[in-house]
Amino acid sequence: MAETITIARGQTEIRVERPKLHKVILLNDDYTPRSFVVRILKAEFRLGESRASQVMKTAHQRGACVVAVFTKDVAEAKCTSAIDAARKEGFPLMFTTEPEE
Ligand code: TYC
Repeated sequence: MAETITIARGQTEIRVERPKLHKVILLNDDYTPRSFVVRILKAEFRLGESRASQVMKTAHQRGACVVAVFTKDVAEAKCTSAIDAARKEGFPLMFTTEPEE
């Protein structure tokens, strides 16, 4: 994904790196209610009801699920915001980020 775009301007070649995307990953735990996980996915990541439900179930069954990909800053900000929202309600829900290959 670290593809380089070349823009030719007369004799000058400008090389622009595409920003690397980062995955936001939802982690399972034994305490957060399923309905709360779905609510967070909808509110913080703008997922629709059925996609939020699908992501929650996959994390519940497999231990983790990719929620979406963003630029590094956006992925980290959304992750922090989602974790904060869960802590405010007293749930241990966790999200992590990792660079896409
Ligand atoms: N495992 C939780 C339960 O049984 C629900 C849950 C699903 C929690 C996905 C976190 O990422 C998660 N209440």
